[in-house]
Amino acid sequence: MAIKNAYLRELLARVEKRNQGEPEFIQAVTEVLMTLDPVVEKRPDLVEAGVLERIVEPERQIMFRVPWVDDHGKVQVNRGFRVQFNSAIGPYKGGIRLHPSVNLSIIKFLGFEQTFKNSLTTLPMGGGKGGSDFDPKGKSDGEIMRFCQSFMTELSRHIGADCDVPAGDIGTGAREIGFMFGQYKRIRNEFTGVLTGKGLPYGGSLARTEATGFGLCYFTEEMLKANGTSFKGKTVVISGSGNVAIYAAQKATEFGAKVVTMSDSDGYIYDENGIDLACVKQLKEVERKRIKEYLNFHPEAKYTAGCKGVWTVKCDIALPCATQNEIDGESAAILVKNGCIAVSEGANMPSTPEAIEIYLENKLLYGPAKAANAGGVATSGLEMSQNSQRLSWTFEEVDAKLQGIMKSIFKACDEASKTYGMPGNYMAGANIAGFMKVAEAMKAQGCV
Ligand code: NDP
Ligand code: 2IT
Repeated sequence: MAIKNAYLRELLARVEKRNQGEPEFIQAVTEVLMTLDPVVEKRPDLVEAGVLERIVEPERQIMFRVPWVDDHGKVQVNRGFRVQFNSAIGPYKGGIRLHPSVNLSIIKFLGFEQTFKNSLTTLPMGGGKGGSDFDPKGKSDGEIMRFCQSFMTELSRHIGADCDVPAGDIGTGAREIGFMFGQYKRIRNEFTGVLTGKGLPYGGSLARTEATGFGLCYFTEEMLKANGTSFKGKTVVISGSGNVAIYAAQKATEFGAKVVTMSDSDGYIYDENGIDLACVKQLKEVERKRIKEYLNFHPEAKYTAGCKGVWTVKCDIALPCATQNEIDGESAAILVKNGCIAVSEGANMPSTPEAIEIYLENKLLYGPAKAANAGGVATSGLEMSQNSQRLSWTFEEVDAKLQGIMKSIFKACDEASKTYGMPGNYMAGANIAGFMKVAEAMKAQGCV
């Protein structure tokens, strides 16, 4: 897809110039702008109000030093980020990524995506993202705690339950959220829902742990059903073996599919009998080990070094659940050649532009990240509601609301794709539906 509208082309050129050296951010903006041609034609008032110029520029970007002392008594210094991208429809909301690759470009792309994703959830949440180039791998619990406390010491000045509510992402799970919450409470002397993904004893929501992976499968099942099929009897390839991957594998299996792969940044396992999830949960959630160790319990499974090879495994449905740009054009072509009918994204921006082009050309069912993985942040929104009411809902109540939200997201994508003349292109549908609500709110609030 190419941008036809001259105004959008010129805007993208300005974004490229202003954000040089930030390829992931430019990629995310390009993917949205290239689907907005029909919107700009239908709604010149939004262009007139300068909504597009404003929506591609974060409201605020915070970068800070994170000093901490390691187990050897040595001072370590990381860089912390929080990008408060857009607050038109609610407080900034989005996760915190802890990974050595983190930089401003990655946090900005994630914050930009989050703005549209949160809009699609139907809940009142703006877009934000944070993180650090800290590498949690191989660190002791004490080191993780000292890092999280230092990170929160600075971040606490910038966030709040009605201002900006961070949560988990790569490298940030319940343990890290717990340390960050404790530090925020100590500094601010207040117990509020300032973070989501909290532990159950101190304000966390049931089903938040499962929500992104479950939500991905709820969305994907809707997409499959709308096109006359379902998960039942299908072979599924999943990348990653973290929070999103594990619960996507669980729900896909419950829906009658067979999940045959999981991966980490070292390599992937292939188990033709279907992955033994209890084993993966023990290895990854409890023992924090590498996926390769699966073979100690299932010697009949295969391990291959290098994670890209996972896309060469024959499947009907691919669920990328690791990281950005993990499926390139070459891998997408192999998926198509092997008869894959659907790619649905648990990770954020896991497909390169070349890969997306191949899905669309070959009429694959394509569930774009900002719609397909919105179940995590949607359930974070439900955690915020429970915290504000000072009560908690049952697992079944939260799960039922999550299912309803994922169905409504699919419907919104499907309808927008039809209304704007690109039926079946759920990427365009997600971008347009997510954009419209934020754009209307920005126009109504004037030039801010
Ligand atoms: P986790 O940290 O729990 O797991 C991440 C998984 O992906 C691990 O298996 C990890 O392997 C692998 N991975 C991470 N980075 C890379 C890399 N650069 N190359 C290869 N493999 C990699 O994170 P989550 O499961 O929470 O997040 C996974 C994806 O889902 C991310 O894109 C995240 O932004 C997205 N997401 C997460 C949500 C959530 O609620 N947690 C909500 C919506 C989207 P290793 O252990 O070797 O690093
Ligand atoms: O990318 C995402 O949507 C997340 N990491 C979850 C964010 C959240 O606030 O729950």
